[in-house]
Amino acid sequence: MTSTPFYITTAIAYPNGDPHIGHAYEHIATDVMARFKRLDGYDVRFMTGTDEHGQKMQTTAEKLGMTAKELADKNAARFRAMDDALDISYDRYIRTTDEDHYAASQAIWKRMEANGDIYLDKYAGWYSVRDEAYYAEDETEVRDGQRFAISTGTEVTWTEEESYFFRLSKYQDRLLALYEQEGFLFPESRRNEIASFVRGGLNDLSISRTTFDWGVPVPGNEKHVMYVWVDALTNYITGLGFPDTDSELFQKYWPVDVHMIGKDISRFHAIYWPAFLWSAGLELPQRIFAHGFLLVDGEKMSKSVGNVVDPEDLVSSFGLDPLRFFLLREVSFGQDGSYSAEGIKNRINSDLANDLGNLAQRSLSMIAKNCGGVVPEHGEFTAEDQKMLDDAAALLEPVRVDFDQQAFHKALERIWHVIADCNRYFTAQEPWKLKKTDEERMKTVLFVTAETIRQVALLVQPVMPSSMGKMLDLLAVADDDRQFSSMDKTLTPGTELPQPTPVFPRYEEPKTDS
Ligand code: ME8
Repeated sequence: MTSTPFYITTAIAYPNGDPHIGHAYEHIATDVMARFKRLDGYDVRFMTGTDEHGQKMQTTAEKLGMTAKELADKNAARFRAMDDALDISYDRYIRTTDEDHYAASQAIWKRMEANGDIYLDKYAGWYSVRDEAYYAEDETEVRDGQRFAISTGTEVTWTEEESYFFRLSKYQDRLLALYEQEGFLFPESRRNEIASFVRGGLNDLSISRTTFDWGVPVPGNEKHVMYVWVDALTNYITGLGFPDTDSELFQKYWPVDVHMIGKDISRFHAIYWPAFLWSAGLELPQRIFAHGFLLVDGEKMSKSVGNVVDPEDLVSSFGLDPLRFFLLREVSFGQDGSYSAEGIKNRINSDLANDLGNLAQRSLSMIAKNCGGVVPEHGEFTAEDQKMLDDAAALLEPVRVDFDQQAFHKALERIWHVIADCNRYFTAQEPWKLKKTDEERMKTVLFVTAETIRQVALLVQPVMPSSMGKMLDLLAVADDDRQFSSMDKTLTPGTELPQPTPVFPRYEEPKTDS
Protein backbone atom coordinates (compact mmCIF):
# COMPACT_ATOMS: atom_id res chain seq x y z
CA MET A 1 0.00 0.00 0.00
CA THR A 2 1.46 3.41 -0.90
CA SER A 3 1.08 5.96 1.84
CA THR A 4 -0.59 9.34 1.42
CA PRO A 5 1.83 12.24 0.94
CA PHE A 6 1.85 15.09 3.44
CA TYR A 7 3.91 18.24 2.89
CA ILE A 8 4.40 20.75 5.69
CA THR A 9 6.58 23.85 5.97
CA THR A 10 7.58 26.53 8.45
CA ALA A 11 8.12 30.16 7.54
CA ILE A 12 11.74 30.70 6.56
CA ALA A 13 13.39 33.00 9.11
CA TYR A 14 15.40 36.15 8.40
CA PRO A 15 18.93 35.34 9.52
CA ASN A 16 19.75 38.98 10.27
CA GLY A 17 20.08 38.16 13.97
CA ASP A 18 20.07 35.18 16.31
CA PRO A 19 17.21 32.69 16.49
CA HIS A 20 14.86 33.28 19.42
CA ILE A 21 12.15 31.35 21.19
CA GLY A 22 9.47 32.55 18.74
CA HIS A 23 11.33 30.74 15.96
CA ALA A 24 11.79 27.70 18.18
CA TYR A 25 8.06 27.65 18.95
CA GLU A 26 7.07 27.61 15.28
CA HIS A 27 9.62 24.95 14.38
CA ILE A 28 8.67 22.69 17.30
CA ALA A 29 4.95 22.92 16.50
CA THR A 30 5.60 22.09 12.85
CA ASP A 31 7.92 19.24 13.80
CA VAL A 32 5.28 17.78 16.12
CA MET A 33 2.76 17.84 13.29
CA ALA A 34 5.24 16.21 10.88
CA ARG A 35 6.11 13.48 13.38
CA PHE A 36 2.45 12.81 14.15
CA LYS A 37 1.69 12.28 10.46
CA ARG A 38 4.72 10.00 9.99
CA LEU A 39 3.60 7.86 12.93
CA ASP A 40 0.10 7.83 11.46
CA GLY A 41 1.41 6.28 8.26
CA TYR A 42 1.76 9.31 5.97
CA ASP A 43 4.66 9.89 3.61
CA VAL A 44 5.81 13.21 5.06
CA ARG A 45 8.02 15.93 3.61
CA PHE A 46 8.96 18.70 6.03
CA MET A 47 10.88 21.80 5.00
CA THR A 48 12.28 24.73 6.93
CA GLY A 49 15.10 27.18 6.25
CA THR A 50 16.24 30.79 6.02
CA ASP A 51 15.10 33.83 4.02
CA GLU A 52 18.37 35.51 3.17
CA HIS A 53 17.72 38.33 0.70
CA GLY A 54 16.36 41.85 1.05
CA GLN A 55 17.30 45.25 2.27
CA LYS A 56 17.23 44.28 5.94
CA MET A 57 19.95 41.69 5.42
CA GLN A 58 22.03 44.09 3.34
CA THR A 59 21.71 46.97 5.84
CA THR A 60 22.49 44.77 8.85
CA ALA A 61 25.52 43.33 7.09
CA GLU A 62 26.83 46.79 6.21
CA LYS A 63 26.54 47.88 9.84
CA LEU A 64 28.54 44.82 10.87
CA GLY A 65 31.18 45.42 8.19
CA MET A 66 30.49 42.21 6.33
CA THR A 67 28.84 41.22 3.07
CA ALA A 68 25.20 40.11 3.09
CA LYS A 69 26.29 36.63 2.03
CA GLU A 70 28.79 36.41 4.90
CA LEU A 71 26.08 37.45 7.36
CA ALA A 72 23.66 34.94 5.86
CA ASP A 73 26.22 32.12 6.05
CA LYS A 74 27.06 32.89 9.66
CA ASN A 75 23.49 33.16 10.92
CA ALA A 76 21.90 30.47 8.74
CA ALA A 77 24.33 28.09 10.43
CA ARG A 78 23.02 29.26 13.82
CA PHE A 79 19.40 28.74 12.80
CA ARG A 80 20.21 25.28 11.57
CA ALA A 81 22.08 24.50 14.78
CA MET A 82 18.99 25.60 16.72
CA ASP A 83 16.85 23.21 14.68
CA ASP A 84 19.26 20.38 15.31
CA ALA A 85 19.34 21.14 19.05
CA LEU A 86 15.52 21.06 19.06
CA ASP A 87 15.40 17.71 17.25
CA ILE A 88 13.52 19.21 14.29
CA SER A 89 13.04 16.40 11.77
CA TYR A 90 13.22 18.46 8.57
CA ASP A 91 13.81 16.74 5.24
CA ARG A 92 15.37 19.79 3.62
CA TYR A 93 16.83 22.91 5.13
CA ILE A 94 16.39 25.45 2.36
CA ARG A 95 18.40 28.65 2.05
CA THR A 96 17.17 31.23 -0.44
CA THR A 97 20.76 31.64 -1.57
CA ASP A 98 20.76 28.00 -2.73
CA GLU A 99 21.40 27.79 -6.46
CA ASP A 100 18.17 25.96 -7.32
CA HIS A 101 16.20 28.72 -5.61
CA TYR A 102 17.43 31.38 -8.05
CA ALA A 103 16.26 29.24 -10.95
CA ALA A 104 12.86 28.59 -9.31
CA SER A 105 12.29 32.28 -8.48
CA GLN A 106 13.14 33.40 -12.00
CA ALA A 107 10.89 30.69 -13.41
CA ILE A 108 7.84 31.74 -11.38
CA TRP A 109 8.50 35.38 -12.36
CA LYS A 110 8.53 34.41 -16.04
CA ARG A 111 5.28 32.48 -15.67
CA MET A 112 3.58 35.48 -14.02
CA GLU A 113 4.99 37.77 -16.71
CA ALA A 114 3.85 35.46 -19.50
CA ASN A 115 0.39 35.59 -17.97
CA GLY A 116 0.36 39.39 -18.38
CA ASP A 117 0.50 40.07 -14.63
CA ILE A 118 3.80 42.00 -14.45
CA TYR A 119 4.40 45.56 -15.73
CA LEU A 120 7.05 48.28 -15.25
CA ASP A 121 6.11 51.58 -13.56
CA LYS A 122 7.30 53.96 -10.82
CA TYR A 123 6.75 53.55 -7.12
CA ALA A 124 6.62 56.08 -4.33
CA GLY A 125 5.57 55.07 -0.84
CA TRP A 126 6.43 54.41 2.81
CA TYR A 127 8.76 51.41 3.10
CA SER A 128 9.54 49.52 6.30
CA VAL A 129 12.89 47.77 6.05
CA ARG A 130 12.10 45.73 9.18
CA ASP A 131 8.90 44.34 7.66
CA GLU A 132 10.20 44.42 4.06
CA ALA A 133 6.84 45.93 3.12
CA TYR A 134 5.32 49.14 1.74
CA TYR A 135 2.54 50.88 3.65
CA ALA A 136 -0.12 53.34 2.48
CA GLU A 137 -0.04 56.79 4.08
CA ASP A 138 -3.09 55.97 6.25
CA GLU A 139 -1.36 52.82 7.52
CA THR A 140 1.37 54.99 9.07
CA GLU A 141 1.59 57.51 11.92
CA VAL A 142 4.09 60.15 13.01
CA ARG A 143 5.57 60.03 16.51
CA ASP A 144 8.40 62.32 17.68
CA GLY A 145 9.03 63.48 14.14
CA GLN A 146 9.49 59.93 12.89
CA ARG A 147 6.98 57.92 10.83
CA PHE A 148 5.98 54.37 11.77
CA ALA A 149 3.77 51.60 10.37
CA ILE A 150 0.73 51.44 12.66
CA SER A 151 0.23 47.66 12.51
CA THR A 152 3.80 46.66 13.36
CA GLY A 153 5.27 49.78 14.94
CA THR A 154 8.33 49.69 12.68
CA GLU A 155 9.96 52.78 11.17
CA VAL A 156 9.11 53.63 7.55
CA THR A 157 10.96 55.84 5.08
CA TRP A 158 9.79 57.51 1.88
CA THR A 159 11.05 55.52 -1.08
CA GLU A 160 10.76 56.32 -4.80
CA GLU A 161 12.00 54.05 -7.52
CA GLU A 162 11.28 52.44 -10.87
CA SER A 163 9.63 49.15 -10.09
CA TYR A 164 7.93 46.16 -11.61
CA PHE A 165 4.38 45.65 -10.42
CA PHE A 166 2.25 42.56 -10.02
CA ARG A 167 -1.46 42.92 -10.91
CA LEU A 168 -2.69 41.99 -7.46
CA SER A 169 -5.87 44.06 -7.82
CA LYS A 170 -7.03 41.68 -10.56
CA TYR A 171 -7.26 38.84 -8.01
CA GLN A 172 -9.37 40.60 -5.39
CA ASP A 173 -12.68 38.83 -6.07
CA ARG A 174 -11.04 35.46 -6.48
CA LEU A 175 -9.28 35.92 -3.15
CA LEU A 176 -12.51 36.84 -1.40
CA ALA A 177 -14.14 33.69 -2.79
CA LEU A 178 -11.14 31.71 -1.53
CA TYR A 179 -11.62 32.93 2.05
CA GLU A 180 -15.19 31.66 1.92
CA GLN A 181 -13.75 28.15 1.65
CA GLU A 182 -13.60 26.37 4.96
CA GLY A 183 -10.10 25.59 6.16
CA PHE A 184 -7.86 27.66 3.86
CA LEU A 185 -6.75 30.13 6.51
CA PHE A 186 -6.78 29.36 10.22
CA PRO A 187 -7.62 30.46 12.84
CA GLU A 188 -10.95 32.09 12.07
CA SER A 189 -9.88 35.46 13.51
CA ARG A 190 -7.08 35.74 10.93
CA ARG A 191 -9.41 34.77 8.13
CA ASN A 192 -11.81 37.57 9.09
CA GLU A 193 -8.98 40.06 9.38
CA ILE A 194 -7.50 39.20 5.97
CA ALA A 195 -10.90 39.07 4.24
CA SER A 196 -11.80 42.50 5.56
CA PHE A 197 -8.43 43.88 4.43
CA VAL A 198 -8.98 42.53 0.91
CA ARG A 199 -12.57 43.80 0.85
CA GLY A 200 -11.10 47.26 1.49
CA GLY A 201 -9.46 47.09 -1.96
CA LEU A 202 -6.10 45.82 -3.23
CA ASN A 203 -3.47 47.88 -5.02
CA ASP A 204 -1.04 46.31 -7.45
CA LEU A 205 2.10 45.18 -5.69
CA SER A 206 5.59 46.56 -6.22
CA ILE A 207 7.74 43.46 -6.78
CA SER A 208 11.23 44.72 -7.64
CA ARG A 209 13.88 47.05 -6.20
CA THR A 210 16.70 49.06 -7.77
CA THR A 211 18.11 50.77 -4.65
CA PHE A 212 20.12 47.73 -3.57
CA ASP A 213 21.26 44.54 -5.24
CA TRP A 214 21.01 41.79 -2.60
CA GLY A 215 18.35 39.63 -4.18
CA VAL A 216 17.43 37.44 -7.12
CA PRO A 217 17.96 39.36 -10.39
CA VAL A 218 14.81 40.06 -12.39
CA PRO A 219 14.99 38.01 -15.58
CA GLY A 220 15.73 40.29 -18.55
CA ASN A 221 16.47 43.44 -16.48
CA GLU A 222 19.41 43.01 -14.15
CA LYS A 223 19.10 46.57 -12.78
CA HIS A 224 16.29 45.15 -10.66
CA VAL A 225 16.28 42.54 -7.95
CA MET A 226 13.06 40.82 -6.92
CA TYR A 227 11.15 42.07 -3.90
CA VAL A 228 12.25 39.68 -1.17
CA TRP A 229 8.74 38.29 -0.55
CA VAL A 230 8.48 37.10 -4.18
CA ASP A 231 11.53 34.94 -3.83
CA ALA A 232 10.84 34.03 -0.17
CA LEU A 233 7.39 32.57 -0.88
CA THR A 234 8.77 30.66 -3.85
CA ASN A 235 10.96 28.61 -1.46
CA TYR A 236 7.98 26.33 -0.84
CA ILE A 237 8.08 25.08 -4.43
CA THR A 238 11.85 25.33 -4.97
CA GLY A 239 12.06 22.61 -2.35
CA LEU A 240 9.98 20.32 -4.57
CA GLY A 241 12.07 20.75 -7.71
CA PHE A 242 10.15 23.65 -9.34
CA PRO A 243 10.28 24.64 -12.23
CA ASP A 244 10.29 20.93 -13.05
CA THR A 245 6.63 20.35 -12.23
CA ASP A 246 6.93 16.81 -13.59
CA SER A 247 9.54 15.94 -10.97
CA GLU A 248 8.72 13.18 -8.52
CA LEU A 249 8.76 15.55 -5.55
CA PHE A 250 6.51 18.14 -7.15
CA GLN A 251 4.05 15.56 -8.39
CA LYS A 252 3.90 13.87 -5.04
CA TYR A 253 3.81 16.78 -2.59
CA TRP A 254 2.33 19.87 -4.26
CA PRO A 255 -0.05 21.39 -3.25
CA VAL A 256 1.31 21.71 0.28
CA ASP A 257 -0.90 20.43 3.13
CA VAL A 258 0.04 23.01 5.76
CA HIS A 259 2.07 26.22 5.68
CA MET A 260 2.77 26.96 9.34
CA ILE A 261 3.45 30.66 9.89
CA GLY A 262 3.16 33.37 12.54
CA LYS A 263 0.20 35.74 12.56
CA ASP A 264 2.28 38.76 11.49
CA ILE A 265 2.90 37.30 8.04
CA SER A 266 -0.64 36.15 7.22
CA ARG A 267 -1.06 38.89 4.65
CA PHE A 268 1.88 37.67 2.58
CA HIS A 269 0.75 34.05 2.68
CA ALA A 270 -2.99 34.49 2.34
CA ILE A 271 -3.04 37.32 -0.23
CA TYR A 272 0.17 37.46 -2.26
CA TRP A 273 0.99 33.76 -2.37
CA PRO A 274 -2.37 32.52 -3.73
CA ALA A 275 -2.34 35.31 -6.32
CA PHE A 276 1.21 34.44 -7.45
CA LEU A 277 0.27 30.77 -7.69
CA TRP A 278 -2.87 31.46 -9.72
CA SER A 279 -0.88 33.69 -12.00
CA ALA A 280 1.75 30.99 -12.46
CA GLY A 281 -0.91 28.33 -13.11
CA LEU A 282 -0.13 26.33 -9.97
CA GLU A 283 -2.39 24.84 -7.30
CA LEU A 284 -2.97 26.58 -3.97
CA PRO A 285 -1.96 25.45 -0.47
CA GLN A 286 -4.57 23.34 1.30
CA ARG A 287 -4.18 25.22 4.53
CA ILE A 288 -2.35 28.12 6.10
CA PHE A 289 -2.17 28.11 9.88
CA ALA A 290 -1.16 31.40 11.48
CA HIS A 291 -0.06 30.72 15.06
CA GLY A 292 0.07 33.35 17.78
CA PHE A 293 3.04 35.17 19.21
CA LEU A 294 5.05 33.97 22.13
CA LEU A 295 5.63 36.61 24.77
CA VAL A 296 8.17 36.41 27.56
CA ASP A 297 6.65 36.81 31.03
CA GLY A 298 3.69 38.44 29.27
CA GLU A 299 5.81 40.99 27.41
CA LYS A 300 6.84 41.37 23.79
CA MET A 301 10.40 40.17 23.25
CA SER A 302 12.79 42.92 22.27
CA LYS A 303 16.50 43.51 22.20
CA SER A 304 16.09 46.89 23.93
CA VAL A 305 14.11 45.37 26.83
CA GLY A 306 16.77 42.65 26.98
CA ASN A 307 14.28 39.80 27.33
CA VAL A 308 15.11 37.88 24.15
CA VAL A 309 15.22 34.21 25.09
CA ASP A 310 17.75 31.90 23.44
CA PRO A 311 16.11 28.50 22.87
CA GLU A 312 19.36 26.62 23.36
CA ASP A 313 19.70 28.09 26.87
CA LEU A 314 16.25 26.75 27.69
CA VAL A 315 17.22 23.31 26.44
CA SER A 316 20.23 23.30 28.76
CA SER A 317 18.22 24.53 31.75
CA PHE A 318 15.10 22.38 31.40
CA GLY A 319 15.81 19.66 28.84
CA LEU A 320 14.50 19.49 25.29
CA ASP A 321 11.39 17.34 25.74
CA PRO A 322 10.02 19.33 28.69
CA LEU A 323 10.47 22.51 26.63
CA ARG A 324 8.65 21.02 23.63
CA PHE A 325 5.85 19.77 25.90
CA PHE A 326 5.52 23.06 27.75
CA LEU A 327 5.22 25.16 24.59
CA LEU A 328 2.49 23.01 23.11
CA ARG A 329 0.57 22.27 26.32
CA GLU A 330 0.66 25.76 27.79
CA VAL A 331 -0.40 27.81 24.76
CA SER A 332 -3.72 27.35 22.93
CA PHE A 333 -2.32 26.95 19.44
CA GLY A 334 -3.42 29.92 17.34
CA GLN A 335 -3.53 32.31 20.33
CA ASP A 336 -0.70 34.35 21.79
CA GLY A 337 1.00 32.71 24.73
CA SER A 338 3.64 33.44 27.28
CA TYR A 339 6.87 31.75 28.20
CA SER A 340 8.00 31.92 31.82
CA ALA A 341 10.57 29.93 33.77
CA GLU A 342 7.98 29.36 36.55
CA GLY A 343 5.49 28.02 33.99
CA ILE A 344 7.87 25.43 32.62
CA LYS A 345 9.04 24.31 36.08
CA ASN A 346 5.40 23.78 37.10
CA ARG A 347 4.66 21.70 34.03
CA ILE A 348 7.78 19.60 34.60
CA ASN A 349 6.90 18.85 38.21
CA SER A 350 3.17 18.35 37.82
CA ASP A 351 2.34 16.96 34.35
CA LEU A 352 5.62 15.19 33.67
CA ALA A 353 7.27 14.12 36.94
CA ASN A 354 4.10 13.64 39.04
CA ASP A 355 1.45 12.51 36.62
CA LEU A 356 3.20 10.48 33.94
CA GLY A 357 6.70 9.91 35.32
CA ASN A 358 5.59 8.65 38.72
CA LEU A 359 2.88 6.42 37.33
CA ALA A 360 5.40 4.73 35.04
CA GLN A 361 8.09 4.46 37.70
CA ARG A 362 5.77 3.08 40.41
CA SER A 363 4.08 0.50 38.21
CA LEU A 364 7.23 -0.60 36.41
CA SER A 365 9.17 -0.93 39.68
CA MET A 366 6.43 -3.16 41.06
CA ILE A 367 6.59 -5.27 37.92
CA ALA A 368 10.38 -5.53 38.26
CA LYS A 369 10.11 -6.53 41.91
CA ASN A 370 6.99 -8.65 42.01
CA CYS A 371 6.49 -10.06 38.53
CA GLY A 372 9.98 -11.31 37.75
CA GLY A 373 10.73 -8.32 35.49
CA VAL A 374 8.41 -9.48 32.70
CA VAL A 375 5.08 -8.15 31.40
CA PRO A 376 2.63 -9.85 33.83
CA GLU A 377 -0.06 -12.30 32.81
CA HIS A 378 -3.51 -10.89 33.45
CA GLY A 379 -6.66 -12.57 34.71
CA GLU A 380 -10.17 -11.66 33.65
CA PHE A 381 -10.72 -7.89 33.39
CA THR A 382 -13.13 -6.18 35.78
CA ALA A 383 -15.36 -3.36 34.58
CA GLU A 384 -12.77 -0.84 35.90
CA ASP A 385 -9.91 -2.58 34.08
CA GLN A 386 -11.86 -2.70 30.86
CA LYS A 387 -12.88 0.95 31.11
CA MET A 388 -9.27 2.00 31.63
CA LEU A 389 -8.09 -0.02 28.63
CA ASP A 390 -10.96 1.20 26.45
CA ASP A 391 -10.43 4.86 27.37
CA ALA A 392 -6.74 4.62 26.47
CA ALA A 393 -7.42 2.81 23.21
CA ALA A 394 -10.12 5.33 22.29
CA LEU A 395 -7.67 8.26 22.38
CA LEU A 396 -6.31 7.91 18.85
CA GLU A 397 -9.46 9.03 17.00
CA PRO A 398 -10.09 12.35 18.80
CA VAL A 399 -6.36 13.09 19.07
CA ARG A 400 -6.08 12.65 15.31
CA VAL A 401 -8.90 15.17 14.84
CA ASP A 402 -7.15 17.60 17.21
CA PHE A 403 -3.93 17.28 15.23
CA ASP A 404 -5.68 17.77 11.91
CA GLN A 405 -6.91 21.08 13.35
CA GLN A 406 -3.47 21.88 14.82
CA ALA A 407 -5.13 21.93 18.27
CA PHE A 408 -2.06 20.49 19.98
CA HIS A 409 -3.02 21.78 23.42
CA LYS A 410 -6.37 19.96 23.18
CA ALA A 411 -4.73 16.68 22.19
CA LEU A 412 -2.35 16.88 25.15
CA GLU A 413 -5.11 17.84 27.55
CA ARG A 414 -7.13 14.84 26.37
CA ILE A 415 -4.19 12.47 26.83
CA TRP A 416 -3.41 13.85 30.29
CA HIS A 417 -7.02 13.22 31.33
CA VAL A 418 -6.44 9.54 30.68
CA ILE A 419 -3.16 9.70 32.61
CA ALA A 420 -5.04 11.25 35.56
CA ASP A 421 -7.68 8.51 35.32
CA CYS A 422 -4.97 5.89 35.31
CA ASN A 423 -3.40 7.41 38.43
CA ARG A 424 -6.80 7.27 40.13
CA TYR A 425 -7.28 3.69 38.95
CA PHE A 426 -3.85 2.66 40.24
CA THR A 427 -4.42 4.30 43.63
CA ALA A 428 -7.92 2.85 43.99
CA GLN A 429 -6.80 -0.68 43.09
CA GLU A 430 -3.92 -0.60 45.61
CA PRO A 431 -1.79 -3.23 43.84
CA TRP A 432 0.83 -2.99 46.64
CA LYS A 433 -1.78 -4.47 49.05
CA LEU A 434 -2.89 -7.10 46.54
CA LYS A 435 0.61 -8.54 46.57
CA LYS A 436 -0.22 -10.26 49.84
CA THR A 437 -3.91 -10.99 49.25
CA ASP A 438 -4.42 -11.70 45.55
CA GLU A 439 -1.33 -11.93 43.43
CA GLU A 440 -3.21 -12.65 40.24
CA ARG A 441 -5.31 -9.54 40.69
CA MET A 442 -2.16 -7.49 41.36
CA LYS A 443 -0.71 -8.71 38.07
CA THR A 444 -3.86 -7.75 36.22
CA VAL A 445 -3.79 -4.22 37.65
CA LEU A 446 -0.13 -3.84 36.73
CA PHE A 447 -0.80 -5.15 33.25
CA VAL A 448 -3.65 -2.66 32.72
CA THR A 449 -1.50 0.20 33.98
CA ALA A 450 1.48 -0.72 31.78
CA GLU A 451 -0.79 -1.13 28.77
CA THR A 452 -2.32 2.32 29.36
CA ILE A 453 1.17 3.79 29.59
CA ARG A 454 2.04 2.12 26.29
CA GLN A 455 -0.93 3.75 24.55
CA VAL A 456 -0.11 7.14 26.01
CA ALA A 457 3.60 6.89 25.20
CA LEU A 458 2.84 6.00 21.57
CA LEU A 459 0.62 9.06 21.18
CA VAL A 460 2.97 11.47 22.93
CA GLN A 461 5.98 10.47 20.77
CA PRO A 462 5.60 13.42 18.36
CA VAL A 463 5.81 15.91 21.22
CA MET A 464 8.56 14.27 23.29
CA PRO A 465 10.32 11.87 20.93
CA SER A 466 13.28 10.95 23.06
CA SER A 467 11.50 10.59 26.44
CA MET A 468 8.70 8.54 24.92
CA GLY A 469 11.29 6.46 23.08
CA LYS A 470 12.80 5.73 26.49
CA MET A 471 9.41 4.90 28.00
CA LEU A 472 8.63 2.50 25.16
CA ASP A 473 12.06 0.93 25.68
CA LEU A 474 11.12 0.35 29.34
CA LEU A 475 8.01 -1.46 28.10
CA ALA A 476 10.11 -3.44 25.57
CA VAL A 477 7.97 -2.21 22.68
CA ALA A 478 9.78 -3.14 19.45
CA ASP A 479 10.79 -0.32 17.08
CA ASP A 480 8.41 -1.48 14.40
CA ASP A 481 5.52 -1.52 16.88
CA ARG A 482 5.72 2.20 17.56
CA GLN A 483 3.49 3.41 14.72
CA PHE A 484 -0.10 4.35 15.57
CA SER A 485 -1.22 1.31 13.59
CA SER A 486 0.17 -0.77 16.49
CA MET A 487 -2.11 0.86 19.03
CA ASP A 488 -4.64 -1.91 18.73
CA LYS A 489 -2.05 -4.53 19.69
CA THR A 490 -1.28 -5.04 23.39
CA LEU A 491 1.77 -5.78 25.50
CA THR A 492 2.69 -9.47 25.41
CA PRO A 493 2.76 -11.16 28.83
CA GLY A 494 6.09 -12.81 29.52
CA THR A 495 8.13 -10.23 27.57
CA GLU A 496 11.26 -9.39 29.52
CA LEU A 497 11.51 -5.74 30.62
CA PRO A 498 14.65 -3.73 31.38
CA GLN A 499 15.32 -2.39 34.87
CA PRO A 500 13.10 0.75 35.17
CA THR A 501 14.71 4.18 35.57
CA PRO A 502 12.80 7.46 35.94
CA VAL A 503 11.99 9.18 32.64
CA PHE A 504 11.01 12.56 34.13
CA PRO A 505 12.94 13.62 37.22
CA ARG A 506 11.53 16.55 39.19
CA TYR A 507 12.99 19.97 38.41
CA GLU A 508 15.42 21.03 41.15
CA GLU A 509 16.93 24.52 41.26
CA PRO A 510 20.63 24.28 40.37
CA LYS A 511 22.83 24.48 43.47
CA THR A 512 24.86 27.67 43.76
CA ASP A 513 28.19 27.79 45.60
CA SER A 514 27.43 30.98 47.50
O1 ME8 B 1 8.82 36.79 8.79
N1 ME8 B 1 6.40 34.27 18.64
O2 ME8 B 1 10.95 35.95 9.13
P1 ME8 B 1 11.10 36.17 10.72
C1 ME8 B 1 6.02 33.37 17.71
N2 ME8 B 1 11.38 35.78 6.56
N3 ME8 B 1 6.44 33.39 16.43
C2 ME8 B 1 7.29 34.36 16.08
C3 ME8 B 1 7.74 35.34 16.99
C4 ME8 B 1 7.26 35.25 18.34
N4 ME8 B 1 7.63 36.09 19.30
N5 ME8 B 1 8.58 36.17 16.33
C5 ME8 B 1 8.65 35.71 15.04
C6 ME8 B 1 9.87 36.32 8.38
N6 ME8 B 1 7.86 34.64 14.90
C7 ME8 B 1 10.01 36.00 6.90
C8 ME8 B 1 9.15 34.79 6.56
S1 ME8 B 1 8.21 32.96 4.82
C9 ME8 B 1 8.19 32.75 3.16
C10 ME8 B 1 9.19 34.39 5.10
C11 ME8 B 1 7.63 33.86 13.67
O3 ME8 B 1 12.46 35.65 11.05
C12 ME8 B 1 7.10 34.72 12.53
O4 ME8 B 1 5.72 34.94 12.69
O5 ME8 B 1 10.76 37.57 11.08
C13 ME8 B 1 7.44 33.88 11.32
O6 ME8 B 1 6.44 32.91 11.08
C14 ME8 B 1 8.75 33.20 11.75
O7 ME8 B 1 8.85 33.36 13.17
C15 ME8 B 1 9.97 33.83 11.08
O8 ME8 B 1 10.00 35.21 11.36
